[in-house]
Amino acid sequence: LKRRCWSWQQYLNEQKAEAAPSTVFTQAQSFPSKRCGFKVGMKLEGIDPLHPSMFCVLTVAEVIGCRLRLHIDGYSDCYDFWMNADSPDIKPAGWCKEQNHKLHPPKGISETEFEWANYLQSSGSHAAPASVFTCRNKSCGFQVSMKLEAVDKKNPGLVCVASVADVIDDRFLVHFDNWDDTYDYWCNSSSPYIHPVGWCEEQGRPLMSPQGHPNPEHFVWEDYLQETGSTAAPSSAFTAKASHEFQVNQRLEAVDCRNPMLIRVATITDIEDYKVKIHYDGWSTHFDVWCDSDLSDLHPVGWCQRTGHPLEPPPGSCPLLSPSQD
Ligand code: MLY
Repeated sequence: LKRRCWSWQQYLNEQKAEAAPSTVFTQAQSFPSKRCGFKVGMKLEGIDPLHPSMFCVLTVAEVIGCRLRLHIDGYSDCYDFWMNADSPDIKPAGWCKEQNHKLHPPKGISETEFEWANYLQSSGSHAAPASVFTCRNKSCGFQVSMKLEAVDKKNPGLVCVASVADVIDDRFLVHFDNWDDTYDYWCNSSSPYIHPVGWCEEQGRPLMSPQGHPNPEHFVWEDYLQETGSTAAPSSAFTAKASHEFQVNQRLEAVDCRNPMLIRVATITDIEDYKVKIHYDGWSTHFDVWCDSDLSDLHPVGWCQRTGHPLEPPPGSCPLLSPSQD
């Protein structure tokens, strides 16, 4: 029984194109190791993508394959976001308390007032069981308040004075000194965007001082570390990362960054050491987008089928038929 007239195999043949081999994808991009156990309505804790320093109370609003639409309790649906069910950014109810992390309660409930058991009872809901989360217990050499030099990913030309603001498992939160948390990002020790104290000087590159620094043109690490009573992250904590192995013209499945509910047939059209340019097949190159090669929204060919997610074929190719039309 042929349910769909669009198939990867046929498409790759027609296009004389190759799929990016599954070996070039990171673990987070590859086929998940278990079925998605999350159900609509389950509650959990997780990182607010717009404020990476904040853990919030979340509800599963929609499940497609092994992707979740998460709602931030008490806030408008417009802040809902999509994420893989095995993401390290989500944790079971009670995790923050156990790990001494601040949990931002749903809007309207004060921090001192919020208590999971009461909240679940009064909202008539259930917490997602710990067994549906994918846990990692790796550790890293970075500790809270250590200083480093980091690329501001929103202004990629800038390498700036930064601090480790939080550490969870093998990842840590990079914060730019005296800036708000909207520039923050989570990374691990092999991130190409972080460098030890002194790196800019060694490279002969400008280092952006903390906002409001009294003498921004003459920033001296030694003085700053002393003033702030902090230490530099040891250079041994930085682990170099090999650049990716994607090649131009390889096909893959990519979340549409403008409508993250959708996963599209896509092509790598350009590469840099740690970045790939994604073209959505059949769409104008105007929509092409550069992203980190390890972005968890890039997947090998076959990922959608394997995880039970619809795949958007290139527009103009014959549409998916619903089973009833077979
Ligand atoms: N021109 C921008 C630069 C902001 C840079 C912030 N980084 C260092 C965290 C602005 O002033 O908004």
